[in-house]
Order: sequence, then C-alpha cells, then structure tokens
Amino acid sequence: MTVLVAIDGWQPADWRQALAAAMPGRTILSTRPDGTYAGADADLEDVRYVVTWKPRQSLLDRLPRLEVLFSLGAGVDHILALERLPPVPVVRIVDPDLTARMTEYVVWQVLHHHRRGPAYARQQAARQWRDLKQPAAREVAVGILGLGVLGHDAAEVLRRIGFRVLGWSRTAKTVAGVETFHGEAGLAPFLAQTDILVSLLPLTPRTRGILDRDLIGRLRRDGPLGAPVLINAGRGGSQNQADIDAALRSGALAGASLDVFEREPLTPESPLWDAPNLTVTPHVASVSDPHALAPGIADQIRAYESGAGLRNVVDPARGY
Ligand code: NDP
Ligand code: OXD
Repeated sequence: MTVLVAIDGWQPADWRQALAAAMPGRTILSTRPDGTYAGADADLEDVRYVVTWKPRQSLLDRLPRLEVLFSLGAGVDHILALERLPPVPVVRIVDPDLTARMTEYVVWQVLHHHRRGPAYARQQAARQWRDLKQPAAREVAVGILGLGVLGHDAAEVLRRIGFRVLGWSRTAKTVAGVETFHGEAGLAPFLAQTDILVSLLPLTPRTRGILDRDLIGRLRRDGPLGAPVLINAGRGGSQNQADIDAALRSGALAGASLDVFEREPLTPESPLWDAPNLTVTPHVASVSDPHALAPGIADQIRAYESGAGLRNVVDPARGY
C-alpha cells in the first residue's frame, strides 16, 4: 500500500521524510520538486494514496489502484480544477496547527489596520511624532466571509479581543457572540455593517471574483476607520485585483492585506506592490508544516485501512 507524495512548488522531500517518520515501514515514493515523477510505471502500480499539493494530471493518470487523494492544503481548488479527477475521495487538511497559524495571520492584519499601522510606518519614515485617532476595538466591526474551520476560529479570537464580529457563510451557522448571516440575502446586511472585511472563502464557481468593486462599494462607509479595510487570505481567484488597486488609490478602501493572488507569484510588474496602505504576503498566511500535519494523514490512512470512514472529505459538487 504505497504512498506517493506528489507536490509541485513545495519541498516533496520534507513531506516524504515526515510521512516516513509517521508511518514506519511503509513504501513512500515522491516526485521531484518540479512535480514530475522520474520512476517507472511499475513503481506506481501499488500506489493507494496520494498526498498532494498541485498534482500533475499526467501522474494521476498513471495510478491504477489509487484509493484516496489527500490534499496538503485546506483548500482543494488545485485538485478540483483537474481535467480528470480520479474517482476517489478527496480529503483536505483540517488541523489545529493550520488553524492556529491562520488565526495568527488574521489577528495580525486586523490589528495592523485597526491600530493605524500603515500611517504610523509612514510617520516613522518621516521622523514624525504625532498621535492618531484610535477607536476602541468594540467600535469596529470585523466581518468574516467564510465561517468554516478557519473563519470560526478567527472569529472567536477577534471577539475575545473585543471587536464586534460578523460572519457570512453559505448555510446558516450559530457561533456564540458572532452575528451570523448566510446566503445571497444575508450578504448585503453583512457588508453594510462591516468595517474590516476578512475573506476566508474557498475558491468555487460561486466565490470566484466576489471581492470586486461592487462588493467594496457595499461595505460600511461611515465607520471609525474612515473607510473600510479588506483582508484576503482565502484564494486569489476570489479577488478582482484591478478593482482592489483602484479602491486603494481612490480611498474607497482605507487599506488592505492580500496573502493570495489571481496569479502566484505576484509578478514584479504588478501595480499592487505600490498600492497605498497595502500589505502583500506571499501565500504564507498559514503554511502546511510537514511535521505537524504528517501524523494526522498517517492516522487517517491507518483508520481507513482498519475500516473506519475518512474524515474531512470534500464534496466536489459543492467545490470545497
Ligand atoms: P471550510 O470549508 O471549513 O469553510 C469554508 C467556509 O466558506 C464555510 O463557512 C462555507 O459555508 C463558506 N462558503 C463557501 N462557499 C460559500 C458561498 N458561495 N457563499 C457563502 N459562504 C460560502 O474551509 P476552511 O475554513 O478550512 O478554509 C477556507 C479557505 O482558506 C480554504 O478553502 C483555502 O482556500 C484558504 N486557505 C488559505 C491559506 C493561506 O495560507 N492563505 C491556508 C489555508 C486555507 P458553509 O459553512 O455554509 O459550508
Ligand atoms: C491551503 C493553503 O489551502 O495553504 O491550505 O493555501
């Protein structure tokens, strides 16, 4: 029951090593760092599990006995976009390590804008000593698009810090202390009350391009920050970068933080690098750490082989 580590863009060797430590005695094959597999078809015949980030279609087509695809990300758009999805369950990462890292990022960026980080950085560069008006957290509403595993945790921590927290999801949700909205009908009232918008949405046909000029124009405009702020750590395909750039330059957005982009890496020519009050991070809001995540994947494989069901299986029709 061989495991194949099929990774494009991250370090396959780190994952192979971490999985070998978590599943001693198991044959573990892996791709080269460019995502290609150098071995023969015969090696691949016993592959039952693929552990993957951005798998190559040509490699998946060579696995006659594949039983489960494990995504190394919480997001599975990189798998569901394949031309021929193998007819096996797709399991995504849900893990306290990944969740805690994302909550750190969201809290970091919310506080950065709330505590006037971009303005103080400019003042420091100009050697200026001047205090700026600072609202209390309770006066600021943080709206989270996507109240799933990651959105839920970030909402709870932000609420404990004192922010008013709102959340939007596809289906109705109850989260203590969080004002929840759902579906198309819930979007307008959610946006109209939001000062800092955080997107933790998966990329699906319904969420593609949702963070655009129209949505920005529906955010609360008379809030304590002067204009709304946008933070996207979900997927770049959900944002219209030209609209965000224009909104930052016109003042329709007071600031933004983007960890994900329509095309990654963001090219050196992109105007976003110079957009005012924008923080750019290179898709690192929550990295998948091999040593933290490999034991959970190994446990799932052992449970599956002993007849227990798989957890965190994605619904391809829903898209996440
Ligand atoms: P979940 O599947 O647990 O949550 C997704 C949430 O989005 C759910 O609340 C879901 O609603 C909501 N949602 C989906 N589609 C819609 C829609 N059309 N309208 C309204 N709400 C919608 O995912 P996670 O929280 O684990 O992860 C979220 C995303 O974060 C991942 O898909 C990935 O893209 C991104 N991510 C980014 C990372 C980074 O480093 N930048 C790292 C990890 C993840 P409902 O609850 O009703 O199903
Ligand atoms: C993920 C990611 O989906 O790292 O986990 O983007």
